[in-house]
Amino acid sequence: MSTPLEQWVESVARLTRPAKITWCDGSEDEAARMQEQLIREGQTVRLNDKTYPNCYLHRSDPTDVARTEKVTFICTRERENAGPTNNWMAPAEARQTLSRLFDGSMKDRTMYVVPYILGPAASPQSRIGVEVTDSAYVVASMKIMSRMGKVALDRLGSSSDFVPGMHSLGDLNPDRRYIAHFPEEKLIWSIGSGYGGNALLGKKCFALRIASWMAREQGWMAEHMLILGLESPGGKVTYMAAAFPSACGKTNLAMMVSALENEGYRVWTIGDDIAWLQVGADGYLHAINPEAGFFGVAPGTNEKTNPNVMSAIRRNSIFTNTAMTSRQEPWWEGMDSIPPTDMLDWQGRQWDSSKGPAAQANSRYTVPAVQSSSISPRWEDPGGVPISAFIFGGRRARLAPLVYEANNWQHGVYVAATMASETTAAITGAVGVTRRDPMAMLPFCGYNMADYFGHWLEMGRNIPHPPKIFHVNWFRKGDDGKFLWPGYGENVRVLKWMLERIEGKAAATETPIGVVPTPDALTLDGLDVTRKTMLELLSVDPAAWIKEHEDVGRFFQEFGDRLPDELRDEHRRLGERLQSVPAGSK
Ligand code: GTP
Ligand code: SPV
Ligand code: MN
Repeated sequence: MSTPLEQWVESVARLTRPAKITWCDGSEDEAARMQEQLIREGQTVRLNDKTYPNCYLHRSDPTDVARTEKVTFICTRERENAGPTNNWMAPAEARQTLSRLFDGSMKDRTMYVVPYILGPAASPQSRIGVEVTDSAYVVASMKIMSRMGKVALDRLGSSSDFVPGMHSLGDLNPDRRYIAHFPEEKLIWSIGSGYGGNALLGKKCFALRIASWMAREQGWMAEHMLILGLESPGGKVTYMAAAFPSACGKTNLAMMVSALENEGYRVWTIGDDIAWLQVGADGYLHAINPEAGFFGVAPGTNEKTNPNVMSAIRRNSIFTNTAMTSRQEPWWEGMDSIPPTDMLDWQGRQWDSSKGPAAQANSRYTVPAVQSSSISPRWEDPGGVPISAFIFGGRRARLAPLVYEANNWQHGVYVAATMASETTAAITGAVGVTRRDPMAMLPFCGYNMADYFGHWLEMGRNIPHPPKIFHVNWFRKGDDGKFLWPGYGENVRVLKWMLERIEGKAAATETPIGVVPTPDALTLDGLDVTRKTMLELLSVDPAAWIKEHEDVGRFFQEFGDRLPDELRDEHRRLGERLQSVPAGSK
């Protein structure tokens, strides 16, 4: 008798008709074979074996360099259950449309069966997925990003408790590209893209879109959050999780080298992109990182901004769409100030600065988590780490102060639900357009966002010791268009203030939007920021916030009656607080 997994794999093979089926075991040999295969296919090169041992550069199709939200679908039976912020397709229609594309799509190709565990192998919070794919790049990447192969098959046994994901490169034509999720059946179908979150189905597709649906059914949370531990003098570690939209600083915050290390403040990494959270027996919300690697944005990463990443990626790493120097080393904008001469750009052509950047703006590195010297000793703790703070944030050139604290859980849910950010190169489309991105989950929530807000409010009622909720903005700009805050390792100063708030110590001022530090409450020793700049960074302009408040009102209307009353109340109260600011200070 065949197992549920074998039956599903057979059904995929009948549809896609591969020349060969390979079950992946997750071994090093297998990963090496995948790279050899990719090198033969012509889009991958081996990097300098001395300076970057076991590292590869992969060049994806030039039309396939980022997630494509326009062709990402939530296929629920009822349109309403996908909600106004998701693209929806009826399940039957999605199956029909995509089946036509999958029909024979693996002809003459190898089909790889990739079983994986999301979360530490020993954790009860972990879940199993199986991705079937015809891309060796996906196999090599999943080997780094998840606990892949034998370990997952052993845990699964003959059980049917896995999330199946069918992936094929198809013909890579953007017009025939679909990333479809069937949350009611816990199923993923993706065709026509080989890139990151479109193709590594364990990442955004399962660990967020499908998992967010499962989490609501089962009383936990699947969030687009990094997880870090802030060590303070004396060695105590306080855990925090932060949600920022794509390419807004999660990996960098999670892996930072603290500017206050000499004073005893140090940051430990548990995860850099996704957190699964559950209430523990101690009444705290506990977080695990479902992933095992980092798929990080390359441009802007250098020895100063992120030395932990720079040393981690010197071995066993995959680079995607970066440039390559004549020494066969990866290169990207922001790595050093003067670009090397004689370089190949991300498409493998001789680089010429007049033709634009050498590395693609969303070029990435893929590196095993354990290779970071900042990795926390508790990063694979089966019980997760207890979270004391949630941090939300985005890119806002104006308006949002460097940091503020929500008054309580319900107000914090409002702050998170109304956050906004300027779009980045991590998604196909215009860059720099401000959009609402609730909890940084706009592209990743697998169901109606209004119900998701309801789930957050419900969780708040069930957590005896809920995390404090903060909002940050590292990206505020002055009139000269330059960032006001130095960011990166200096962000620890803001984390330190949060820690002191958690401990009931730090000074703060109440404003209509929440609680803001007094300028003296932040440790600024050794920092080259004037007091005037600090005041600007912490300022709250009521007139601008009144406009923001109106815009949120319009955003909330999209959800109709389904929007929880608590958020409507918070919205009304914010409006009242903004209107009651004394005229002189407006
Ligand atoms: P995804 O992997 O797409 O989810 O992105 P992410 O949220 O992990 O963002 P990441 O840390 O990779 O940073 C994205 C870009 O923002 C990079 O170019 C960074 O150099 C830049 N960045 C990160 N942190 C800061 C900061 O504190 N200040 C400034 N100015 N830029 C930052
Ligand atoms: C993001 O876009 O949020 C990423 C990259 O982390 S991807 O895996 O492509 O989603
Ligand atoms: Mn990241």
